[in-house]
Amino acid sequence: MNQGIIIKAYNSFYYVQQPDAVVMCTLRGRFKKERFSLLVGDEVQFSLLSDGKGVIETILPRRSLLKRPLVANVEQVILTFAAASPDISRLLLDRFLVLAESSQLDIVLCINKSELGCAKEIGALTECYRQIGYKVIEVSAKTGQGLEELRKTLSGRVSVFSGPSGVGKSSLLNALQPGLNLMTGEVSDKIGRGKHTTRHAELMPLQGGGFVVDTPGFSLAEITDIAPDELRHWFREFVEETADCRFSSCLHLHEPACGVKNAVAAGKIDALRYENYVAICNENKVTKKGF
Ligand SMILES: Nc1nc2c(ncn2[C@@H]2O[C@H](COP(=O)(O)OP(=O)(O)OP(=O)(O)O)[C@@H](O)[C@H]2O)c(=O)[nH]1
Ligand SMILES: [Mg+2]
Ligand SMILES: [Zn+2]
Repeated sequence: MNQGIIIKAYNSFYYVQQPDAVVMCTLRGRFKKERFSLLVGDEVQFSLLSDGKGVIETILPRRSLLKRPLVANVEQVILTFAAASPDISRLLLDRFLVLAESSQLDIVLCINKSELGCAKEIGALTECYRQIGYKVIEVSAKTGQGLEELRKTLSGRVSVFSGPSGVGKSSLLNALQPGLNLMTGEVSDKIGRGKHTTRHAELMPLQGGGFVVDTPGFSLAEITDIAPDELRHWFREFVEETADCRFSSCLHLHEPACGVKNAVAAGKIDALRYENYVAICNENKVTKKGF
């Protein structure tokens, strides 16, 4: 039996990566009856037919499931922003981080268009997020800065590029691996967004091993379904301060004797991060319970 990872699903065919080829597979009938939904990223075993096509016989257990885009077995999210054009909105950055944290994958913060940004501002921002514990890489698809470090980070792993539209996710992938020919800014602006950006995720194999998924910038509306008593876990620097909160149910909003608010006052937690936490809580229309 052959084994491989599904890199693409199209017209009820599943494309399974093999060392030197991609095999077009169909799914055994019994899976269809069970209405099992096979995803890009799933690892499968298949038998080869005489015509070179395959039939998927076994689906191996999933290690992770990313909801946006819907991909199985992703290991890390490369959260991409631009040093300028578009400028970084810290609120948007923290919202994307919450979404990435809630999927419980490794997170790398990637700041593209480094050659455009104000060095001082970007330096302060990267320092802030490094302090929290995030890996931050500064890159430029245009000048090639940082691409080697990014390539190393991607090597041998399944990574998804996410982030707002126009920050250069597709450009970075094209720069990393010439030949991918992903559509970027200028072109997609002309033909109108949504028409040519594929809605279905696809794993693209990297020369150095591993796979990447490009995603179109998407709206963050879905973040609203994260409940506030869950949200507080996704600001990772808050977690160790909660030991000093009087109430274990503390949402760090209006409660007295709050370790997180004390840490903000003492300059231990970045004030803007806390502000954004409160803003996201409010957007989610918090109804404070149990206090
Ligand atoms: N100056 C500069 N421009 C860049 C860089 N990387 C990308 N761009 C430009 O930024 C624009 C957007 O790039 P894309 O790669 O399409 O951005 P994207 O993140 O894939 O956008 P969506 O697919 O809409 O989510 C294009 O005009 C690119 O040429 C960079 O490092 N420096
Ligand atoms: Mg793109
Ligand atoms: Zn608290």
